[in-house]
Amino acid sequence: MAGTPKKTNISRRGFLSSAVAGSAALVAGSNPLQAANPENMAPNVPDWSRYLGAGVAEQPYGMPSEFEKQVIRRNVPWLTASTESSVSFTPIHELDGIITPNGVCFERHHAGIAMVDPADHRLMINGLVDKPMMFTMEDLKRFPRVNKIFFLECAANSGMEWRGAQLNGCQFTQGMVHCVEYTGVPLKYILEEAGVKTNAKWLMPEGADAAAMNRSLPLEKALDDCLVAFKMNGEALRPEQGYPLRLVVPGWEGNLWIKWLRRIEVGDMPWQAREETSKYTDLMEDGTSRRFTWVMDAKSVITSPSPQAPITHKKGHTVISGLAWSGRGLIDYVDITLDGGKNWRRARIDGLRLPKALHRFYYEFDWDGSPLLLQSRAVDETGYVQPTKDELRTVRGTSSIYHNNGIQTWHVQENGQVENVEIS
Ligand SMILES: Nc1nc2c(c(=O)[nH]1)N[C@H]1C(S)=C(S)[C@@H](COP(=O)(O)O)O[C@H]1N2
Ligand SMILES: [Mo]
Repeated sequence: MAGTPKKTNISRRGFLSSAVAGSAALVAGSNPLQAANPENMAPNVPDWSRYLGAGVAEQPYGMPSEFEKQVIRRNVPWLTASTESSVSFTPIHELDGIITPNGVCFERHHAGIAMVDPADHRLMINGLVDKPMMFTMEDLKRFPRVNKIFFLECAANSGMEWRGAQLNGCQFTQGMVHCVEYTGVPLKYILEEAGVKTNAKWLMPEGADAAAMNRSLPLEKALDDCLVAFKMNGEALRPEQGYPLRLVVPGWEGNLWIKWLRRIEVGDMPWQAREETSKYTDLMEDGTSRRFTWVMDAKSVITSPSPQAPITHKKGHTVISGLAWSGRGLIDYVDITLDGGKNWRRARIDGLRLPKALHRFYYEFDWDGSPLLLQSRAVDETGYVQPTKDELRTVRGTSSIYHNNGIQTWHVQENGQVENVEIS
């Protein structure tokens, strides 16, 4: 694949891209090269140096600078019928490093955000256990706790792109992912306390939202690295992320990470097996489906430049930045191409490198101002290589929604504007 010269056709599904024009308009304001106000430039004294600023505690809970208003979650209204069963997207094109700030973590709810009073919240463990148990939040905080950084990706991330390039911005095409530091109790400790019976094989964690969302989780995974978490990035979970308690299922698809966690039933078979069809199965080209596709395969995306983060200079020093992650552990390396896959160069992974967490990569180059076809390709520590979208379609067809980890292409134009395209 690498180094094979090929004719490049660029394609883009125009008909739906106009449907997001509304959100794109919102985004357009996000990268203005604002004309500088001469009054604020040397040798003048700028506005902000002439007066005393706000005192301490004027904002008891701090907020970002007013000049960062564009760094927000966004949704695509036509995607879902209601906002309670919907999704918002992380503004990954505006972030750096690997940690997602709490206020901009994407949200996915099936019945809106439950507002849970922690004093009244309980975690119940029942089913195939020696002693069914009921824990208060205070009880849970008496177990030894750990701190771990993990990404969470919805299985439907990039799901709109199966049939072709559609949404114009990585916030929309790859933004159903976030990565925070969780503080919580290894689920193993809690299960040990209740005493799991020897015939137990599956757990059914359940949420306290109106959807009472539940999932089947193999006991083996629960005992391996799952957490029952109450903090994210040092502070209490946000209501939209499951306050006061959520399940953390490292490297596995987001729908298993039950929020507002209120109960874990221990059983000997998967609960979804009792239903005729399961949600979160992947429909294949031949009509068969893949079930229990829990692990999130290696994926990467260039977050800047990207459609919402165009290049604002004419040429010269240019920084490409992006994210890579794998549900199987570490990212080994990321390659990037400027010419649609003819030549690949090694990107530089910078900052923390942790298994099942986002990795931040950079590639610095001198842009000559000519159009680019940017792609990134991640390889994880198991040797798994992120596939092209066409490679994925050959195996999985186009009827899927879930698990689209194909290589993203950005077409950078001479004016620095960037478009979501596909090449073949
Ligand atoms: N109780 C409950 N837990 C839930 C959901 C839900 O609707 N209810 N949505 C799931 C899905 S599909 C995903 S992708 C993740 C999203 O987590 P986030 O909102 O923190 O991004 O939560 C999961 N846990
Ligand atoms: Mo999800």
